Amino acid sequence: MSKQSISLIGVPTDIGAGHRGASMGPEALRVARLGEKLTRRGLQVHDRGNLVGPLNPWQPPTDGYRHLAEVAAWNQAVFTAVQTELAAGHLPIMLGGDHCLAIGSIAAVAAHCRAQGKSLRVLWLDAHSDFNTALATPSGNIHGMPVACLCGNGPRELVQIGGHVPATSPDVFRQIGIRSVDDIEKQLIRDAQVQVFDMRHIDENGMKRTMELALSGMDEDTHLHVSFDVDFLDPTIAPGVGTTVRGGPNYREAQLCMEMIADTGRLGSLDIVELNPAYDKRNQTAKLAVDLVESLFGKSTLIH
Ligand code: 6HN
Ligand code: MN
Ligand code: MN
Ligand code: MN
Repeated sequence: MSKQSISLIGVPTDIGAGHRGASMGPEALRVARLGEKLTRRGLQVHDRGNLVGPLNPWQPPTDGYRHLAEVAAWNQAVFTAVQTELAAGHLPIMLGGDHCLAIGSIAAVAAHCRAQGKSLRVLWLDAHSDFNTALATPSGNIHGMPVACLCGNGPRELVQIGGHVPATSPDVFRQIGIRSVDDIEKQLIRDAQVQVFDMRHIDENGMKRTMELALSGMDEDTHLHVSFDVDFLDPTIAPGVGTTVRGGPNYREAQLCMEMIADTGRLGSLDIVELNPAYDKRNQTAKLAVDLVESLFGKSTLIH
């Protein structure tokens, strides 16, 4: 079998966030040697450089959305780049950038699955559900809305990225590590019946059982997309994010989570998002993210 080809796609934007600095994420991941570490795992790695898009105008929200036109422009670029890589048989890794970029990446993955007759599973590793709408959002920040937009609940400019409305449906998502959901957002999550494995679930059942459930029901025709929001991790180990929420998975839980995903052999695309070097110390959060991504690609603590 030929080597698996990985394409790194830098998405240097903080356009959807409430703090500046996630735009420096792609370079921090490169400095933490993401490409070299994956090459050493036997993968063929192409760094495609960074996508370009509008600068952050740092304006307040209008009609419930902050920077809507700019978010749409960035996501159009993400959609096209991911579509190109998947069509070439490559596994795209988004180096974010804030979590709004998942609208473009997952819309492209969903379109690819439709074209190939594959089923889609999205693991959403995050402290947040990112299921807000203009009416539900406390902030107007679009990085709190990508899952809703992908399910057709959002502004036309974002819901239509990729041309197929809705891009996908709530049943493909499994959310893990959730511990901060806004009041109205909670009701929306319940109404849409999104499967959420919140921190209470992980505390009561352990990461092993949680991942067994989140990964169940996949087969050889399943494309697995992982959307890894670095604020998933406990802030004591991962301070370099804008929206820390205490009580997240520790290193060992996060590592097991990644190892169990690797064991499925189904990983087809990945977002690494919300890494914010402006809040980090000596690039430690970027290094941790890279270490966990190595586990996601098969680095194992197993001896046998
Ligand atoms: N993220 N629920 C909050 C909001 O403003 O909508 C926080 C969203 C955080 C989003 O971390 O990707
Ligand atoms: Mn190739
Ligand atoms: Mn988050
Ligand atoms: Mn998120």
